[in-house]
Amino acid sequence: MIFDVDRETLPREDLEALQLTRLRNLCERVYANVPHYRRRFDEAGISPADIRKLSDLKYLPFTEKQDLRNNYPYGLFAVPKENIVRLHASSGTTGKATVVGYTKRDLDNWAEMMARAFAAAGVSRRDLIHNAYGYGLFTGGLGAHYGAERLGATVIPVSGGGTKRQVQLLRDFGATVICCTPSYALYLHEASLEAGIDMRELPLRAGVFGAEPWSEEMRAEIEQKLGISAVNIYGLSEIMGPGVAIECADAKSGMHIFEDHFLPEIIDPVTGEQLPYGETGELVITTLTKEGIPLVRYRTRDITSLDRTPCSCGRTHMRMRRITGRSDDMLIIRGVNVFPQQIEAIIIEAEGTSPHYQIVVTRDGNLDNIEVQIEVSGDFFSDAIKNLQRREARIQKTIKEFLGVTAKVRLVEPRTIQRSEGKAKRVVDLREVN
Ligand code: ADP
Ligand code: K
Ligand code: ZN
Repeated sequence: MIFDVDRETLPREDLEALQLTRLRNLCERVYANVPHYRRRFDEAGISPADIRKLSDLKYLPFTEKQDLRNNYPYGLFAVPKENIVRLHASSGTTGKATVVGYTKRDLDNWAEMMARAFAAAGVSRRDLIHNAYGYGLFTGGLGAHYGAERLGATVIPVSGGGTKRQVQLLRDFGATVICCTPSYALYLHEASLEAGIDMRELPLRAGVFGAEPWSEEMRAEIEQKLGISAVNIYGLSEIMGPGVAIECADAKSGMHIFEDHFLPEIIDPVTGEQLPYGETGELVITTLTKEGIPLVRYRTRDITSLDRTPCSCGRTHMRMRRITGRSDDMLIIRGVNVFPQQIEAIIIEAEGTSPHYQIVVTRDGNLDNIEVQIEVSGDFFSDAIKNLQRREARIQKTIKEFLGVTAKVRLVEPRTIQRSEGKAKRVVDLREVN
């Protein structure tokens, strides 16, 4: 089912005309209301009136995550504070997080796009949706929630955690659709086996999975083990949250980007040059309708390619392929974004540790695990074991509190972590994804 047939099947010509009108309006709004953009446009010698065709997009300045951090918390907001009705923030509150604000219309559009996304995944108002994305500052939970309600489905706001109970709820309530990270879906499957429940015998029939990279092999595994149809959903809080793009259940081949609201491009992450459709590079998105925090050419750091070929489902919006990596060092641990620098900041604050550390990421079954190995500083090494253990526990707790991930912290002897002659190798990622 196509939720908004008019918009989702707009002929390319009409879609581009709409995009151009919205792009010009966006440029005027950010130039008039956001000092950061006025400065950037002036530096680039470009004024909103210079944007006459869609291909002029390439003259506009990029926006980077660092720009959001530099303007923390509200510096990039484009409307008076009283028009903002909700805030969300990216995971990670040490250093500077990124904060995003939504007007009433932004929330309305978001619900609309998540409703479109559910419909594309084959979900209808007759479905019961078990929403295991985290509720809170993270955009996943509430984003999916309001989309499900907009569609008219029944939403069960389970949020994350409490896996045993989730399995029981899945059985007792008889949800037909589940949303969560793909790794959590497999974790739920393991837990269900332990509870003597075969998920394939439950009414569950579809899953909407995202927030972290996954592969075709993992899709096959989930579909087989849970007895469902699984689709990929993409989003990021800076641009909106979940529902920026989704696979249609018809083709399951690339995620349609809701192009009437988001203008995508692919660039070479090193030179910043635009690449032709089909080539792999960094995804850049311009928000065409967002009011609270509109972004011009936001560099997502996600590596993918764009596919403009027609899709069997009838939607005209172009598709992005699976994300194959990131052009920065951000780790995604069970859906939560973590930058090594955030862990470093905690280590530096902690007593008795040296700044020599390494983060080891592994995949145990289907779950990501991180271990942070930190060298004890020389004068603390003679400490009693129980003191060391206490220090480990304290750092572990701080990481959980500030970054929202459970990491195993291990203090190691001085001078045991390999020194590097160039850039220190802080992250050892032993997971195999894609
Ligand atoms: P989200 O709620 O989508 O996780 P965040 O802002 O916390 O939002 O994280 C956004 C990042 O998560 C993206 O830039 C991307 O790296 C990753 N991500 C989101 N969805 C997917 C997906 N379907 N496949 C791969 N990575 C994804
Ligand atoms: K994420
Ligand atoms: Zn399609």
